[in-house]
Amino acid sequence: MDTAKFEEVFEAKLAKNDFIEPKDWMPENYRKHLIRQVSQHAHSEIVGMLPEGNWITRAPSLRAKLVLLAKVQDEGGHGLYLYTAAESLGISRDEMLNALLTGKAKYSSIFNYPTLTWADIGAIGWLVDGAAIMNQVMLQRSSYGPYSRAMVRICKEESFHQRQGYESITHLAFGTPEQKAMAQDALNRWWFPTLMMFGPPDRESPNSENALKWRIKRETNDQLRQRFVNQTVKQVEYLGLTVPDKHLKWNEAKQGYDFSEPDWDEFKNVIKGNGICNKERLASRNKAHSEGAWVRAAAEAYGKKQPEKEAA
Ligand code: BYC
Repeated sequence: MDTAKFEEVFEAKLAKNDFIEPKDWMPENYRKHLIRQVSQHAHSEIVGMLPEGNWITRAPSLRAKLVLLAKVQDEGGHGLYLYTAAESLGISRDEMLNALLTGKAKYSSIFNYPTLTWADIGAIGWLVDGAAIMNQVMLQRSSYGPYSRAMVRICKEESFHQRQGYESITHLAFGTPEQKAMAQDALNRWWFPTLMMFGPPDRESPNSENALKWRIKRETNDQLRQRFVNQTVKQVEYLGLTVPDKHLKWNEAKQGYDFSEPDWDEFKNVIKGNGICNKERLASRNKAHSEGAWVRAAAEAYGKKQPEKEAA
């Protein structure tokens, strides 16, 4: 078949909502777009383990410690599914990790903010995982089969993460005045960075057009951000807390809230590598990677021995 015919088959699959699978023909730009998004997503999962992992030893009860430990392990698993999905597009894990460790690759801006108190761990589960689910539910129906299937499992686990965060923040919000103040302080610091997770406004999102055309994304950054605000404001009200946005107002006509935009200059600065924690996060990842070298070497040596064992 010539390229035009391959393109026709590809377009027909998209039109029928069929998945594109690793061995199918796909336009080179589609492949590159997915490698970019899926690898960034994988990096976000494993960098996301750092701010939370930092609190495992300081969790206020054995139960809280167990739950947080399980959540952080899940994030490592999400990274694994996503790196594997990206590998099926023809990039090696070494290339992806090298891009992360040298600072060439992006990962979610949210993980460049510090976790100052235990309430921040509740806020991450509640807001950050809540925003992640809002985005990832649509990615379960992404056109690339391995990405879509990875997202189905990830979403199930993210729902548990969101519940653990909401439970933790509820405990604080209905606790002593000092605990409630901690919950409010965490909300104040995480609200706008969470809104940035959905990406730049549609008017400044260069990748959205292709992502929508190829059904990699099904909704735009602004649509998802709006839905997140609509859903979360009700939770904030239930908790007796206040959204740190004096322009937040219900808009009857659009059946949604009007709200202030995040500071997009701050966002650009963070994704350029100049956020509060960018350097610390990369240093931690590099340290973990070099300290894990012996594990990779052992696994590789074991893998090489397998054929001999089978022959014997
Ligand atoms: N942070 O054209 P746009 C988690 C970049 S992990 C950093 O709108 P797109 C969790 C963007 O990459 C959640 N960079 O892009 C883990 C692009 O730059 P390049 C992570 C961002 O791809 C552990 C440029 O800005 N979720 O939940 O159409 C513990 C222009 O943007 C960000 C995912 O990764 C950002 N926030 O839309 C707890 C979901 N936003 O690549 C929780 C999968 C934008 O052209 N990814 N940029 O150099 C996506 O859905 C999309 O990639 C995005 C951006 C919505 C993030």
